[in-house]
Amino acid sequence: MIPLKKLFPLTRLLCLFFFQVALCAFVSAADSEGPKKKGADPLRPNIILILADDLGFSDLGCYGGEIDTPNLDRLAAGGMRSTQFYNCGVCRTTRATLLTGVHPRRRNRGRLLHPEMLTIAEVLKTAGYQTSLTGKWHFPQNDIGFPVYRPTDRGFDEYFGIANGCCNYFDPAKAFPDFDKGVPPLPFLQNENQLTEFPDDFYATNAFTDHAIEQIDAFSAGAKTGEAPFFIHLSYTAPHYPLHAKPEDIAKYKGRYDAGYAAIRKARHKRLIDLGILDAAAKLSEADPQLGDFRYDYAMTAWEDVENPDREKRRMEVYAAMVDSMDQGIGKVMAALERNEVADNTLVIFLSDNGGCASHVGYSDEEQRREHAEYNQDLPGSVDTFDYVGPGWGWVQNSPFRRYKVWTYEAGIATPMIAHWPGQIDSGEITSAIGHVVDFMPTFAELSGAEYPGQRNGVDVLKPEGESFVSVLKGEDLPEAGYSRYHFWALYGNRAVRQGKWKMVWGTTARKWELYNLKVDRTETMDVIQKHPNQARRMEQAWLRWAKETGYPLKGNGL
Ligand SMILES: [Ca+2]
Repeated sequence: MIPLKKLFPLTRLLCLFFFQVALCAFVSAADSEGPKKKGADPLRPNIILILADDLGFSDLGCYGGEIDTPNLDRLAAGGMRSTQFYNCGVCRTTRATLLTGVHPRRRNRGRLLHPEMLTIAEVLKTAGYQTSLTGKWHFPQNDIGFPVYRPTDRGFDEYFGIANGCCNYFDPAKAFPDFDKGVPPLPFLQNENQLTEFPDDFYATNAFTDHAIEQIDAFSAGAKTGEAPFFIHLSYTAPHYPLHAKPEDIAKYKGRYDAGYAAIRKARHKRLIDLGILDAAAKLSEADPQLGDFRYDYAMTAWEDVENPDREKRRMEVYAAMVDSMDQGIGKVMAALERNEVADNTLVIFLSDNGGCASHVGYSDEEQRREHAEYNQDLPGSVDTFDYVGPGWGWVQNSPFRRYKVWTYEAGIATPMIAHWPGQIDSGEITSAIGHVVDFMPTFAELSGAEYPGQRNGVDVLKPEGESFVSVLKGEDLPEAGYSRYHFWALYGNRAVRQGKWKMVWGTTARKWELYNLKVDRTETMDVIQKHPNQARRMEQAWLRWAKETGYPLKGNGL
């Protein structure tokens, strides 16, 4: 069937206009006279945006992984999965772009949240939404580690979580080991107050789940009247390092990774094809060689050459347990929506902020390696350990793609994305429409009926730079959606630009453009730049214009 949008673009626009007018009238009436009707307006959904931290493309069961994720698999079965959804490749830029709807502007020591930017929470509040943030915030901080803006300064009614990058999952008050950041614990906030003591049974993933559920309980009464829907941003730190998980969850994965890196990558590649997420033509990519001196450029160790196989297997077992624990939490969040009778009118979205991470200690420092070994005499997992999955397992998490987090190959920037909204999104959908975290702002503004403000505190604001994907969610099947748009990436000297089937990638150590046709080569194994010089030149020019507009430095390896 030809989508309505293609047949009647003007009709659709007029409908949208009258819908907005009607909605404004409804909101105004609600403002002045209180709730007008029972039951939530199906056109103004509650929104729960769940963000995982450093989760690879193929970790979830519904994306070909061997980790047990029954709750996310259920969301996928009852909703939509995207095969081509993108983040910005690293925690901070993804969060900045996702929350503001504009690409990062690099100035003021790389601060990413500026006075002329609005957050989704600020915009949704203009439409009467209740808002909360749970978990990781990670906007740049001042000299003593506090964020320049707290979430409660930028539109969130409630906040509970870590203002910075990561923490000890069992005790966020514990200092970082010398071989890692070697700094005191980073601020953990409850609204504006810093928390410095945590209960004995604290585990960050559970605490974040519990806080999100408290917000669902607190917000649901207002949501059910249709007067005040909610926007809850549940920003887990899992499965970002340090590798900390509950013993009962770790035990479930004992032996699951004994086959080693290549065998598990191969199995994931096959399942992705069987699930219909990856085209059968996409080859499983090979390990990249080390090309230069960059923190995340590693030569892969073959599985048979791994020095301590028991420790190495345990790393991935703990990582899987961290994902498992997050999935259990998401199951509890879904149960809370049911209990509060708001599940039918809640859009739940899940994605990751960047690909699997290759971080490990002492990549160039013998002393760090020694300190790490002394600190980690026990196998990874407990409060007194601090370990990472390392390059081998990071590579597996990103199957079937090349490289890792902070790279602009698909491994760094492609994310699983699940959207679930009963009655509005068809069950079991898989979309290949190209989407990006910059699109959440216009999408949520459209769903909420919010009119995007022109100013914030008297300062003219930047306009959203993405496009709404409501039509994709509604199944107006647009397999080519997003194909005419350019998408850009830049971080740590890595660059990329995508338009339609074409993607150009510049690795910070190779320092040259490569061109891939993702329609037949999603895994970026065949550089065709010599065959298509004009296409490459157009894309390079577009990237350079974008870099200039957003202030990305062309020299150095800056964020
Ligand atoms: Ca991250």
